[in-house]
Amino acid sequence: MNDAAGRLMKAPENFLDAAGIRRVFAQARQGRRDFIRGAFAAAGATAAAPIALGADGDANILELPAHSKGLGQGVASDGYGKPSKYERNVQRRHSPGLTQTTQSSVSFAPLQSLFGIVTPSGLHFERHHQGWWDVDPSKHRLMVNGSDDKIIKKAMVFTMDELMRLPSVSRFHFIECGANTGMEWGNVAVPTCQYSHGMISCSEFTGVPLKTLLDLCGADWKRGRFVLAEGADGSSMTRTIPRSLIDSGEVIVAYGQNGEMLRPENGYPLRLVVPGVQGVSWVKYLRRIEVGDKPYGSKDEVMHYIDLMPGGLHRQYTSTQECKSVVTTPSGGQVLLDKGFYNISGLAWSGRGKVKRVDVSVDGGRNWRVARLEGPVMAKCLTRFNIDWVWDGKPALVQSRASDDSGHVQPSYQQLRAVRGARSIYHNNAIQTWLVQDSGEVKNVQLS
Ligand SMILES: Nc1nc2c(c(=O)[nH]1)N[C@H]1C(S)=C(S)[C@@H](COP(=O)(O)O)O[C@H]1N2
Ligand SMILES: [Mo]
Repeated sequence: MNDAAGRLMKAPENFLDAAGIRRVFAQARQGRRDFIRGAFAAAGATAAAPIALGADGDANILELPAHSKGLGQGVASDGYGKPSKYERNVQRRHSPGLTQTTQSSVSFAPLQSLFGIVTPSGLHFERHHQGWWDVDPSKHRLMVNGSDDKIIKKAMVFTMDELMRLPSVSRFHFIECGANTGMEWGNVAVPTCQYSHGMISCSEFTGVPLKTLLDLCGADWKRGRFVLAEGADGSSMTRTIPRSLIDSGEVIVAYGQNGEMLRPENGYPLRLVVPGVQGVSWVKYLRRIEVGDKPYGSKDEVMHYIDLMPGGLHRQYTSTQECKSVVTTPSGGQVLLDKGFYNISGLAWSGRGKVKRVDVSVDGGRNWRVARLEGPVMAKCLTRFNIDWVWDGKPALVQSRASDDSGHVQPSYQQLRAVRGARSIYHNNAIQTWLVQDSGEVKNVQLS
């Protein structure tokens, strides 16, 4: 709760214990029980009533189904497991009409259906500028060269086999397209969190630190302050990466994603992982690294991925994904079936480090409670938060506000627009609001 000055106060009602949860459920079910009791009385059932009531009279628990009596299926024959057929609705989705062709489009991850922090590889969002390829790893090469003969000692060309013999690291990081939530700058534009926030995913990535490769080639650390990364697809994706990011060993030349090789859509067999930085710098189908002494000013950094500011100026090279969060349940398009107990759940992240705290409001930001962060909380990685909520059946405005360990706090739309205007595309990290209507239907809204 906030005190009058808006400071957070200790909220003892923050967590319900088991008894509290039972009490809330019992209250919510009371109406249904009364109905069932009435039905049994009408049927003249007396002795059986207490047992049937204990199970709510549910045939699904009272009768043995076929799968409890018969023989199940043999071991999988197709060798690679798939989700249950009952989960068919959990899919990444694109937005027809958003771009002219599917090759230069986006498919959004179904955040509302995911648990924890890892995005299953088959549901990882996709963003292609010129279509994806299934590149033959035996023919794929990575070249490391310098912008002149002196800036590195020895240009090298690596095969995949050679790269995979080098010392590797595995790390959990999120990747977020700079344009995530970009359609919402001026007004509400999309119905669900899949479309408003689904250009983010989180995986365990495995590969070789880029620093290791640059050291192998004898890069001149004094002059070579920038690196150009280039992809092997038709979009000629090229981005400048400052050496300051590479020095820490964070930037990885990755081949692994969630325990297996990268998926073709995500850059198989090799992509750059640039933790905390917008997705466009995570060059897929990585084929070349050039060490240089100044930023490259490539088309993907001077024409695209610039931030239009109020007054007509624009910002360039704003690549850090700032502190942000979103409630994924309840979220737009979902329906709460009854009042009573709910677990509000969501995701928080920051390109600057670790999520330190997430506050949740159910009254449009008047009062805030501190959510539970699920561990481990890792730097430049998604963090799952949860908080108890008892919905009283009245309209509610559900919000989350993240802060990170660098001191940044997620802004409201008012605060963000005051600085950035409303005509930008990139780096919208404003607080999201979901309106739970009295019907239980959840809608995307913006508070003015
Ligand atoms: N070679 C190449 N790399 C690329 C792109 C691309 O089209 N081609 N798209 C970039 C953009 S804009 C984003 S947001 C991320 C998306 O990565 P994903 O498709 O694995 O989600 O890849 C980046 N790297
Ligand atoms: Mo992107």
